[in-house]
Amino acid sequence: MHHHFRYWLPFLPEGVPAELTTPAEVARFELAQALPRIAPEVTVDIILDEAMDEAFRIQRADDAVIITGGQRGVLYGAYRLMMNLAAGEKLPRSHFQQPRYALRMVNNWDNADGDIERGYSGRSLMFEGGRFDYDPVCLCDLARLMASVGLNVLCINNVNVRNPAHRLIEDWLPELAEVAAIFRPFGVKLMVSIDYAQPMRHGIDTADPLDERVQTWWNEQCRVVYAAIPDLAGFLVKADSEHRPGPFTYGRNHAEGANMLARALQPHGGKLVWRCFVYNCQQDWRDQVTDRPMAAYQHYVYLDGQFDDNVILQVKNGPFDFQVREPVSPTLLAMPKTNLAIEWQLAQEYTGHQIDIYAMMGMWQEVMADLGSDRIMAMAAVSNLGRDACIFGHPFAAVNMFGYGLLSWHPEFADPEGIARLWAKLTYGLEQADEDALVQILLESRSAYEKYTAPLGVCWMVTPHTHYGPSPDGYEYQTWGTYHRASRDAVGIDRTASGTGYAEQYPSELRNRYSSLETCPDNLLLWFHRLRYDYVMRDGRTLIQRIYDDHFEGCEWVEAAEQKLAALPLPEADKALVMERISRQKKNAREWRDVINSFFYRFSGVEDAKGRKLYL
Ligand code: GCV
Repeated sequence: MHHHFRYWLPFLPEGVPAELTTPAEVARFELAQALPRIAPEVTVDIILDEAMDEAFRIQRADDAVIITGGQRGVLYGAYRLMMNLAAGEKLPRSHFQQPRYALRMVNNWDNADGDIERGYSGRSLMFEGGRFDYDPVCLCDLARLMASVGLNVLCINNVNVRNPAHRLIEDWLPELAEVAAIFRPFGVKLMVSIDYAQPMRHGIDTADPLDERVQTWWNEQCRVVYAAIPDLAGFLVKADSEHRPGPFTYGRNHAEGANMLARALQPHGGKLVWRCFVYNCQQDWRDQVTDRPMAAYQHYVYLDGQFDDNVILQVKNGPFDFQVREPVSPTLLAMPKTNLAIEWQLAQEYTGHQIDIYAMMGMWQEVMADLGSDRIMAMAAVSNLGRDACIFGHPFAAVNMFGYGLLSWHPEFADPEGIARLWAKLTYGLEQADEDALVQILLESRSAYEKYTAPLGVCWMVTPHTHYGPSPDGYEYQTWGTYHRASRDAVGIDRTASGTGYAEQYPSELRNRYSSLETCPDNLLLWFHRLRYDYVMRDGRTLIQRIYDDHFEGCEWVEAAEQKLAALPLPEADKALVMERISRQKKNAREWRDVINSFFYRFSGVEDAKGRKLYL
C-alpha cells in the first residue's frame, strides 16, 4: 500500500514542486490540479491582501470564485474551498474565516535515532541512525496535509531530548534550515524541543536560569539559530518532568526558568512553549495525601502573571496524562494572566495504539465545553504520524489529525459528526449508507474503548511501559502516582474536599458538579469518588454490575464493528489494514473485558446479574 500522503486530499495527485516558495503560489498550483477533478466548471481568482494574514474570504458568483487573504490566508482558503467542492458542500455567497488560535501546533516525539516515543505508525519521517534522514517529497506532502487543515507549527523532535538531538540547534542548523524551507511555502513554521541543561554540554557547570553564563549562552545560541532560520517558531521545553533537568535543581521556579529562555528568543520573535507536565514520579504508593493530578496546579497557578509575553504554558487536556477519560485540567481554568496552550495526544498511547479505533472528536468537544474557547491562545497535539505505508498506522486514525486541524483553527468547526463526515467523504467518497455506517463507527469508537478498558474514570489499569492491554495492578504499587486502591468493598479515590481535595482546584461550577454524587457524570465517578461495589447508580444498577455490563458491551461493539467493516467497500489496501487491525482490537477488547471483570469479581465476589461468564 502506498498512499502518497494524499489521505483526505485524493484530488491532489501531484506533489507540490520544490520551486514554489510562497503559500499563494502553492494555492494556485493546488487549485489548478484539483479543480478539473472536483469542479471543472469553477474558476478561482486569488487576491492577496497581506493585512488579512491567516484570514480568508471566499466570495462566489455562480461558478466564479474569489479567494482573498494574506499569503497563508489564501492557501487556507484554497484548501477549504477544494474540500468543500470535493465533498459537495453548498458554498455560501460570501464566507469569511479566521483562526481562533494563533499557534496550531503538532508535536513530534521523534528521536534522532529514528524511533518515536509513543509512535504507532512506524519510524520517524525526520530522523534515522542519529541524524536527519528524510524524503523531501514526503515532508512536502506532510506540510500539505498540515496546511490543508490550517496547522501552522511543527515541533520536529521529542520533548525528551536525547543525545544527539540537542545538536539540532547547534551543528545541525544547516540541515534544520533545509527542512524549514520545505515547510515554509505551506505556512508551517518549525519548532525545536531543547534540552534545558544544554549549556552544561559546553563547559558551563550549571543550568541555573539566574546564572549569567547560562543566560549568555542561550542569548548567543538564539542569535546563531535565528541567523540560520529567521522564522523558527521557537522552543518547546519539558523541564523538571520525569527526570528531565530544570530550574528546580537550582531552587528556581518555572517562571524564572521559562523567562530566561523567553528573553533569549524574544529579540528574534520566537516563542517559548513550556510544558506543565510536572509531578512527582517517585511517589510512595502508601502515601494517600499526595495526589498526582493536583501537581500542575500547585506548581504553576501561583505564578500567574509572572511569565513573559512570549511564554506559552502548554498544559495537557487532563491533569493526569492522556487517559481515556479525564476531566479538564484545572490549571487551564486558573491562569487568566498567562498565555496557555492545551496539549492533546493524537498518538494513541493509552487509547489503543492506532490498532483499536478511537476517534477523539467527542473528547475534544467535552473538554472544550468545560474549558471555553477563550481561556487558551494556542493548541498543540502529539503527532500520530510515522513512516509506515499508512502514515497514521490505522487508516481511520487520520480522522484525528484532520479533526485536530479543524478544531485548532476554530472550535466552532469541531462538531464530531461534521468532522467524521467530511473526513469520510473526502477520503473514501462512499455511498450514503456506507458513509453513515463508517461515521457511526467512528463516533461510537471512543465510548466502546472506554467501556472495555478501565471503568468509570478509574484510569491506569494498563500494561506498564507499553500501555496497551490490561494490567489492573500494573501501576498500583509503583511510583507514578497512579492508583485505583481497589479493595474487596470499594474502588476509586475520593478527590473531593473530604478526600485529597483535588476537586477544590476547580471554579465552583465544576467543583460542585464533580463533588456531588448527584451530579458527577457516571464516566468520572471513580475519578472523583471512592465507591462501594454495591453503590446504586442513577439508573438503578449497582456499580459492580455497571462495570460488568460496560465490559461486555464494549467487547460486543467491537465484534459488531468487525462485521460492519467487513461489509464496507473501502479501497483494497485500507480494507486489508482495517480488517487486520480490528481483529487485533477484538482480541484486545476480550482480554480487557475478562481481565477487568475477573479482577473485580475476585475482589467483590459478586456474580454477574445476567449470568455471563466471569473467571475466578
Ligand atoms: C514524551 C507520558 C508518556 C511519555 C511522555 C510523557 C510526556 O508519561 O508515557 O512517553 O514523554 O508522557 O508527555 O512528557
